[in-house]
Amino acid sequence: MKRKLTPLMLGVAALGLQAGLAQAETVNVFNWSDYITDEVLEQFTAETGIAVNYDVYDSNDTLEARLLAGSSGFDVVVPTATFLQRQIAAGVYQPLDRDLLPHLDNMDPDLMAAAATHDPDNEHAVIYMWGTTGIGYNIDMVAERLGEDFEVDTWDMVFDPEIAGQLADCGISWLDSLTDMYPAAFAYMGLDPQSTDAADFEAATEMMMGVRDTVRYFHSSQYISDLANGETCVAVGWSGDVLQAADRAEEAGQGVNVWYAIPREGAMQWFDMLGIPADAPNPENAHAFIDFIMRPEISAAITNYVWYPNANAAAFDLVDEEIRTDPAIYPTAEVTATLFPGVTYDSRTDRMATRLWTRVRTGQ
Ligand code: SPD
Repeated sequence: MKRKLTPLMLGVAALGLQAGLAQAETVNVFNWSDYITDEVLEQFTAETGIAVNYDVYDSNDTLEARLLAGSSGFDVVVPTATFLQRQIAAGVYQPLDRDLLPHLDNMDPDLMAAAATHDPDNEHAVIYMWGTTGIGYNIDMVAERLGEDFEVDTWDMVFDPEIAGQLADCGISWLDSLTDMYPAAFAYMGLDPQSTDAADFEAATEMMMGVRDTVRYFHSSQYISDLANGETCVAVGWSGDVLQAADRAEEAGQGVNVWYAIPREGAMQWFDMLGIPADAPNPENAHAFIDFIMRPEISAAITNYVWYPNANAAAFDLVDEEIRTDPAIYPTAEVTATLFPGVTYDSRTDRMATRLWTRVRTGQ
């Protein structure tokens, strides 16, 4: 399953290092952790002479705090589309210069239209990768506890006290992301996943408090290595991250088998977007970087490494068959019909949800 470095890639990487010694131009990229392959960054530098300063986060809140504080120094950032929407309203982004993005035509019009609900006309951002929020699980540990016939594609795995209670000893983790956890809880409870109703948030908080004792930790990236090592058995997580864990587990050859389930009660489909802050120090380099990502072979190389689908129609045939035919990554039409979009919380909802989520996280 693991993608190996080819001699060509190694050559490109070496070129990148050489170019790195001489270049004066830079682009400062702030992206999610475990979301790119170094070879892509090295190839960009080798071709353009632009050095990439690359830093990572695992939470939209972290990115948003940096952007709203101003003078972040970032040229390219990757907010989820729901966060992008309110950050655009706050004046955080500059409009994209389409003349500097000749590969924009490669993007899938339907997916870009879905993202445009958060950024009309896709004026400020293009899709980097997309995915779903579901459940990563250790196949054998879960089967030992719930039986071979248990169907794991259900939020019962983490929200039903009886079922989660049987899994708690092998380790359950939840995302430390209220914008993922509340919609998941709403879907489990049969409520509108896009609800901003205070009563729904109170009810979901009570439901989560009732099962909180089964949660070993709240974190949005640690679960990749813990699932891969067999140190946890169930994680509310993001599709590609769980599948990276599955890949790492298989590579390690220690008999750990991990997979990903999209809960049948409904799961969020989200889009992570490439945008340029209004005060980016190197906006031309930022455009060059974004355009480079939109090249079909580059989008495909990233997908082949991170196990997230891109939105580049011209890249689809270049994605490994194992990935582009995997319904955990590219859900079937039937499953797609059960997915719901994320919603942008206004400041009132955000304050309320943050207060309630703190109760869930701390157990108080
Ligand atoms: N390791 C990459 C994780 C990307 C997660 N994107 C955020 C989705 C929010 N619903």
